[in-house]
Amino acid sequence: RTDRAHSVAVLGAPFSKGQKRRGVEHGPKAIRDAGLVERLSQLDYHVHDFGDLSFQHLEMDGHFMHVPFPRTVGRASQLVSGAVSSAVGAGHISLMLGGDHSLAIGSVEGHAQQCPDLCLVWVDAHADINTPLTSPSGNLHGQSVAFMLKELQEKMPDVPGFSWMKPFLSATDLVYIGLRDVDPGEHIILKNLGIQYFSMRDIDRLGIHRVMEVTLDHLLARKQRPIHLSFDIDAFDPCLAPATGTPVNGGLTYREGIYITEEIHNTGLLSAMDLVEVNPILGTSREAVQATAGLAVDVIASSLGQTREGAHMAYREIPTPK
Ligand code: NNH
Ligand code: MN
Ligand code: MN
Ligand code: MN
Repeated sequence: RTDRAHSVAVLGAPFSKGQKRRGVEHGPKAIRDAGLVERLSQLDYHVHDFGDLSFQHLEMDGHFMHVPFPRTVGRASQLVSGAVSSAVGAGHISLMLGGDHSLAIGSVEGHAQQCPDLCLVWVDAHADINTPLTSPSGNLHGQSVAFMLKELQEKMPDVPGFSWMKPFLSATDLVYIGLRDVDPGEHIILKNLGIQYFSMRDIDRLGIHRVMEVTLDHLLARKQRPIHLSFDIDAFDPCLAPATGTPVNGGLTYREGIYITEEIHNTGLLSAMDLVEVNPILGTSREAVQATAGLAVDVIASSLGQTREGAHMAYREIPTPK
């Protein structure tokens, strides 16, 4: 690892209008309360906590087709984009705490302004690649990737609130891990654009070690480039991450999730990360909420270099008896 950023910018994004359930706007507080900043300082990172972004509530924001809050989500994405772009431009690794996954539109876009050759690892039970015309729910958190992809441009209508951006990512620059609830339109898009993905079934067949080998080879073999990790906590099995809006059975184990993030860290190329969809009011108990938020902190710490085999220390730092 050469001289990549050794500071992290924490950006709280208390935003929930990309979906219909209340509570996910309290995600940043829950993750901070679970000890995020303390854990990151243990990893010899300079932590710059920029606090929470303040999102405006737009009064006049009627549906676009069956998509609710398009202008509110578009404006929020624009705000996140600016914040992430500034953080990365200032030399930090950007860490965006959601909030719902529609926030990734702005986060990846802002990262791409600074690093146009970035690649994207999307860890999620869902593909979030619906267009407004394929989406069964209308919710924008299930459509984030569709706004990014150049190849989907002709299938995307002009959604009010999003005229500030244009698609910037190629289908080959993206890999999914953890999929197990993909809508029919999304499946066709994945297949047609030839997007590399690893469903839970693929993880069962190949093992997480091989999945990460192929993922990193697919993204980095031709050239080393910055990685954006967009981590939806619902990628984990609901027994580990119950406090989230759309849990799906049969998710990642703790060890699979941590292995993914260890491998990302070991590339030395992580440049921005999102941790989204922690919803503290959906936990059935205080323990369920704490487990989910604590897991989020573990995933972030592991992405930033916490290892299971112990911290690196120089041998000469071991005390010698007098
Ligand atoms: N695919 C569904 C939709 O478009 C669910 C998306 N929900 C998520 N995505 N939590 O990660 O609405
Ligand atoms: Mn998601
Ligand atoms: Mn999801
Ligand atoms: Mn390290």
